[in-house]
Amino acid sequence: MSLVGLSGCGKTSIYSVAFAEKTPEDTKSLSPTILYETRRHPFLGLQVGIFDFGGQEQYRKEYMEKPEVFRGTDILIPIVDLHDPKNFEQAKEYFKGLLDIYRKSNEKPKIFLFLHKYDTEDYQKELLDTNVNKAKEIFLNLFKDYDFDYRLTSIYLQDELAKTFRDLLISSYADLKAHVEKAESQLEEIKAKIIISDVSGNVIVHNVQGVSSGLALRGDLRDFINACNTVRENIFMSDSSIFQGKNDEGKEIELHIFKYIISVLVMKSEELDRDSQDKLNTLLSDMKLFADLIISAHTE
Ligand SMILES: Nc1nc2c(ncn2[C@@H]2O[C@H](COP(=O)(O)OP(=O)(O)OP(=O)(O)O)[C@@H](O)[C@H]2O)c(=O)[nH]1
Ligand SMILES: [Mg+2]
Repeated sequence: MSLVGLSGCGKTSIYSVAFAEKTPEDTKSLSPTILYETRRHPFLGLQVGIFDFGGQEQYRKEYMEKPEVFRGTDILIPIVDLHDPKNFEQAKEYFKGLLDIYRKSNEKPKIFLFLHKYDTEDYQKELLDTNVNKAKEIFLNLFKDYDFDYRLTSIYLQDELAKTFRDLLISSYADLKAHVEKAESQLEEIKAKIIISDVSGNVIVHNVQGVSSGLALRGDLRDFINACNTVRENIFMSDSSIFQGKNDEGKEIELHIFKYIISVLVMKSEELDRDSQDKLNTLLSDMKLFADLIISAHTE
């Protein structure tokens, strides 16, 4: 996955907030990226490579001379700074240059444009809407020959940003999206706190506020999943298992691990009513299926 755009458009900030547990405030002290940085992020059992291409002019020039650096991109994320309309044309030229590179190497990455800084942090609301319209005119046509989509994004909408990446990463698996959407609606109807994540602690769906920072699940819960997953692997030696804990006040926590990939954490403060319990059971069997689908997609 390659993040590209002019210097200061927010690439490193987006990475930091969505994947590296940073707050939006933390990004204010970031320095421009030197050349490019590569990171790996486990997601649903795969290693996702994230390339953050520093956007200062000297580096952009260098990339154009050594276009191999872009080779093998599955998902290209061009980022446009909505607070900087005077540089829209320059960003467009950069993106055009990149499209040329992919054309020459016969590659067709999926393209997902971020019209970014869609917020009024240090910016006027009236200008923002004008800029969105202008950016749409300039950029939406550019990628028409590609598998293309776009979003309005902001690091100040951290949950939305994490969901954008979740959807983007899940979209590489046919059939998974429907399961995620189904889980999202099922969660609303169950009277328990539920977090569905992968075993590395990337939150897929949840109905509890404040348990994640970007894609990353809160550290203590992530440690719990991690410990249980080790027990599953080394002691149970099975690909799925259930863990339970409770105190004498009726608080209860239940962790289901499916196929060493998906974890469903259920937290209750009292016995569930019949209806919620039925729905939870449905959710659990759907997540078992979800995990099976991921495994078979990996095998393919
Ligand atoms: N208002 C607002 N500011 C943002 C957003 N995303 C990033 N920024 C700010 O934009 C500035 C530049 O962000 P960086 O992430 O360093 O930009 P970059 O694209 O990595 O720049 P280079 O590394 O030089 O290519 C920082 O001060 C961020 O706080 C956003 O969504 N909204
Ligand atoms: Mg950067």
